[in-house]
Amino acid sequence: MAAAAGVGGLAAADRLAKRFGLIPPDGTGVYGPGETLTYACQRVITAHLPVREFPRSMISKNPFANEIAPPKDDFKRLEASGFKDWRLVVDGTVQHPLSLSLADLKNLSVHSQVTEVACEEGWSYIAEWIGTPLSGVLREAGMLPQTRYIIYSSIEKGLWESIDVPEAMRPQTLLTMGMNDGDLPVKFGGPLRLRVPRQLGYKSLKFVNHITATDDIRKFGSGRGSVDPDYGYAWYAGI
Ligand SMILES: Nc1nc2c(c(=O)[nH]1)N[C@H]1C(S)=C(S)[C@@H](COP(=O)(O)O)O[C@H]1N2
Ligand SMILES: [Mo]
Repeated sequence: MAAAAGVGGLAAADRLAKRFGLIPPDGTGVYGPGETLTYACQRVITAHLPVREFPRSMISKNPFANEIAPPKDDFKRLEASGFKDWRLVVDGTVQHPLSLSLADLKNLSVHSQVTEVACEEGWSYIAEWIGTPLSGVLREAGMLPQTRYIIYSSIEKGLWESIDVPEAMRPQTLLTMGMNDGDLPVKFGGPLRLRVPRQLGYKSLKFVNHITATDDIRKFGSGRGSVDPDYGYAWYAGI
């Protein structure tokens, strides 16, 4: 892509990116060419690479929770009953929409990984994350072949994110319910957080209760893949 940009200008790169589906949802506007170049390069060059995993001895002693007020009344009620009424809804371009309890999720295959959370503000920590790959849940729902993006939203009103299907299907993209040998604490996003370890912290949304598969990302919000681009952050936050 970079070579194409150098030789034939950004227009040529843009044509190539379109042809191979390498345009991110926020690939328009002033920063669009930059976003496209970043996303396309990462997709082409690093698509097959897993993110680094660390030995357990490197788990951070005092992980920093970027504490945000958890959603108020609805959340408190769910928490009081040990989240037994918490449901993860999976819908959109799937054959069988699902509504899964935490117990349902814990019955799926268990994976654990020791990976880093890196915030765009510059700090990071390493933790063990325990959960089940998002890919398994999407397969169970019978994700349809036209699906291009997976949207995930938080119980907090208006907070949502999305990733492309290749990112969603990576084994390291994990629906996490546990952290460092215990249940995932609320301040780290419990009861359920999607860890997307190949991207910056803001893609690892806390309190996830809804997943929607779609073939048309433009239909959601301002059409740029999440709320991030509305605030000047890149939709694709690959590390
Ligand atoms: N629901 C929700 N998820 C969120 C956020 C948030 O404000 N609300 N902040 C994000 C940002 S910007 C970062 S860097 C990480 C921080 O994760 P930590 O609290 O585990 O350090 O959570 C992300 N997930
Ligand atoms: Mo962040």
